[in-house]
Amino acid sequence: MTAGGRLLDAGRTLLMGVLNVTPDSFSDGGRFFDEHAARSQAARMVAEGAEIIDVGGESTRPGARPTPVEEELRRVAPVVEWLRSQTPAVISIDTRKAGVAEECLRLGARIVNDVTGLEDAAMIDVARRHGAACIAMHMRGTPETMGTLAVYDDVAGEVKTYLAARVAALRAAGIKDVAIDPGLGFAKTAEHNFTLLRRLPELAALGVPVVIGASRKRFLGTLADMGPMENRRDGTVAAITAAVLGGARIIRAHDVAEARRAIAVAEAVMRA
Ligand code: HH2
Repeated sequence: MTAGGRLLDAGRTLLMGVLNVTPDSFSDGGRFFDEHAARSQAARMVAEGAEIIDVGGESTRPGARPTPVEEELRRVAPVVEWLRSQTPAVISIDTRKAGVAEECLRLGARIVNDVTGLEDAAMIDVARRHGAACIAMHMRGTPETMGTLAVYDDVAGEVKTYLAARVAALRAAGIKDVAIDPGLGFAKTAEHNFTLLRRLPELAALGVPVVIGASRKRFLGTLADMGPMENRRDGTVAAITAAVLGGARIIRAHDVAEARRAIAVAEAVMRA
């Protein structure tokens, strides 16, 4: 899946399956908290076409409290080890903690997905020492505080400026394989999320692969009776299609089979 040795820049759209090993994630908390349930969900996502599995042991839903490092590692480490030994998936670790990233990279993860944009110097150092690919996401504040920070003059412009600066900082630190993510739902109103999707080509113009995680998010629930979680699958598929047409190159999704079909349609439109 590499182009010039890069995991995140494959020259086509990559599908990243979400594996939340948490008791409290916003859409699937508790479902894959048990190690066996996590394994079977991971195996299913790989069978359905996920090339990357993004393992997370801490919910970042609005209002979520931080999880201690030891507890986060207790959740994710066995799953990372299992994925490494039993599947061909590229493993991404979704964490804001350098200690969690370090142990998971040691166990075989190859991507650090940090919702805090790898602003922590210790996180950058861990990623660099392990030669990890990095996904830098935009957010403001913390999951606990971000709900009050969704105020922008020009959300797309401000997110782009921030992410361009993160790319420059990561490259200067010696990290070559970098992707960026506008962080839908993180200190953003529904309107901000739709604006970011519409103006995605501006972000893609930075020339760095763009990750989009719209899957099951609350902003989709503001439209057409999609409020309850079980009604958001179709909306997720539509958002994924819009994202790929807008230039996203990595799609982060819970429902992998549906996401794969949406990507196939969007890519066929772009090729035609
Ligand atoms: N969204 C979530 C978590 N991590 N990482 C990136 N790069 N982009 C995203 O949009 C993103 C992310 C939130 O979704 P989920 O992991 O399903 O929920 P929770 O944080 O409650 O576990």
